[in-house]
Amino acid sequence: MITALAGGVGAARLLEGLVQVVPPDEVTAIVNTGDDFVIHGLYVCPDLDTVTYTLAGVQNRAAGWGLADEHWMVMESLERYGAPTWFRLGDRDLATHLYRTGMLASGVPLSSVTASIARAWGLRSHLLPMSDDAVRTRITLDESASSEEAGCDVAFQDYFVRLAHSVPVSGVRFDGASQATPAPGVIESLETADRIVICPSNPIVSIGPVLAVPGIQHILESRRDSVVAISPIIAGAALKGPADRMMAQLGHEASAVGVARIYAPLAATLYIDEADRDEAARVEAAGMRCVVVPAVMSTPAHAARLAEACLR
Ligand code: FO1
Repeated sequence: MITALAGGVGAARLLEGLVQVVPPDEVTAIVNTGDDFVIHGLYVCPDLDTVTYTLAGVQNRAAGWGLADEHWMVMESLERYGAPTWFRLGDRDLATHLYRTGMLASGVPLSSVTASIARAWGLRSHLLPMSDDAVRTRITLDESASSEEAGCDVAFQDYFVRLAHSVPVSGVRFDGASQATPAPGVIESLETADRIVICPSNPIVSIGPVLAVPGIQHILESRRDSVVAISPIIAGAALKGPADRMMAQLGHEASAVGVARIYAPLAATLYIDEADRDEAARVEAAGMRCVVVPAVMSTPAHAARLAEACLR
């Protein structure tokens, strides 16, 4: 049994690899919900949907998020009203948000809605939100930012999509995390997994919120020998998203070594890409066993090869 801590695109790709090398029903993903937000009255769970669509093989592979063969008529119609359209919701994708919002409004918890969406897409793996409670990632924009919002706190999607993660940040917090409880099944799957995999997701804003839910980090620490992590930073850069810049801006080294320093208390092994072979000794000095692998997942076959290496 494999349990993965997952964020967005990098995690979805690794999970796509994992289900090729172990029976999909033996894989559980505990997914970040700190990015969730409400827009046009709809409750959107970007990371849960990215993982669902990728495992179903229906994702927009070029963008990494959303559905393939999407249409944008609703967005065009919203423009007419001057409604915000910076966060693009495709016509087919909208059905997911409509369904989820309706179910949540009628009192169904997010974990149950997530399971029914996964079932509807034919997934055999188990998808769990980290919590049924609201945890919201908030980003403090640095005072030096050349933006009229410099020094302000914004919601994660405002930073990531509206501001195109181009503004320096000085702080990150996870509102609601300390009062949240892990969703049903989260603790059990971490306690019983043969291996726990921290996916190659942003350690600060994708894995950070999951670890901030009380109880989760403690289990990883107590099961450290069974926990492996994959560096999302390759040759000092993130393949997608702001992880490298964010790490540097928040005082971490933007490298596989910086990732090792974050994960060393809770994971025994770090997988790093061949491009970082020269960093292996410094990763070990940070307290993690280091394994060098081809870690770029350009195709599902590359993802399967990386997943297999992580389970070996
Ligand atoms: N990312 C973007 O960069 N631009 C978008 O317009 C956008 C829309 C969107 C809609 C639904 C969804 O599930 C995800 C979407 N994402 C979009 C991705 C998302 O903002 C980020 O990838 C994650 O929150 C970070 O993991």
